[in-house]
Amino acid sequence: MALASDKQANEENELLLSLPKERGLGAGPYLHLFQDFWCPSFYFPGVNNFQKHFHAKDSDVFVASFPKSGTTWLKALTFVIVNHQRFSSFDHHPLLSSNPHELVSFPEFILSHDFDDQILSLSNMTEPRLLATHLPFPSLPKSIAKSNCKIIYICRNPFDTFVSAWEFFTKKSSVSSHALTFEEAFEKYCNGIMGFGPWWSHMLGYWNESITRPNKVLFLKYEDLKEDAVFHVKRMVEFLDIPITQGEETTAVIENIINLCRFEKMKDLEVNKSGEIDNIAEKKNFFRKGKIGDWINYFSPSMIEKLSKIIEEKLSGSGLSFKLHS
Ligand code: PAP
Repeated sequence: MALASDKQANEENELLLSLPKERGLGAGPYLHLFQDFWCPSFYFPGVNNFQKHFHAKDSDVFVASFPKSGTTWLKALTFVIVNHQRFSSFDHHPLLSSNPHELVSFPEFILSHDFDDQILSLSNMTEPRLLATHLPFPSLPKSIAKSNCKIIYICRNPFDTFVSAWEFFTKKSSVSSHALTFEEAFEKYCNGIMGFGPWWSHMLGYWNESITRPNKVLFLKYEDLKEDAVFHVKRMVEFLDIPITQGEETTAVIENIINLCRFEKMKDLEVNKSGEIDNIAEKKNFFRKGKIGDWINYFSPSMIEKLSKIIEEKLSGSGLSFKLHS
């Protein structure tokens, strides 16, 4: 087994060395152009193991996102919904004592280390398994597309996503390409170079899939969730087909779920104020401002013009558009 994994590690290293690489916002020193997306060095072994060894089950639920689009929030909401039978008391809910990233793992991350243990713990997870991914749709393990498992995708307007990523990835040098200035990181982002990017192909991959297979992919936007959480959380519940009422009004239960996952509430929890997630990011950095439109405090007029044009160009004809202000 050790020899086989040494061989695989060598092959991965050789492959990594052969790929185009760039600095950009993402975990690890470089981003590598792999299968048409910019894979952070940090995730490369895990992405390979995920693609090669993960077997989806029909009951699996995936939370998918481009980084900094609302992953933490969606993990929390989905965790509460999926586990509603197991944890029906919101006064003693696991979300009050664990960060959403501790409750919902990214296989592409955990499979990058302790492979044998992690693949075993994934296959032994209680069903339905709730997992998350930042991988673009075409790079997901084939069994995810083929099985009846469900995917809830969240995206966010590209202006706020960039600012959120900038603030996050430049906070801790071990996860960032700290050598970049704001302007340099922005140029890269405009060229699609950020971990798991280009952001436009990431969004469009899931968007198109949600149109052709609406029972497979539910497509959400951060801004919509902020504006009318009840409506969109109801959509999530219906999509997952999970009974969440036990004699109570559906809307009342949904309001309680939303309240438990509210930005201010989560940011204020002791568990989210200190400590790190897997040694790469401080928990508190997952809860910064949680607003729509903070980008206005960062962008110059020429940057606004440039990114607006790119959004127009890349998304035109797709039917996908964003709200930029609250
Ligand atoms: P990830 O992809 O690395 O997990 P992700 O959770 O997608 O990160 O992005 C973090 C953003 O979501 C932060 O946005 P900001 O930088 O503009 O503030 C964070 O504040 C926001 N966020 C985290 N939790 C919530 C929540 N419960 N409600 C709304 N926004 C949230």
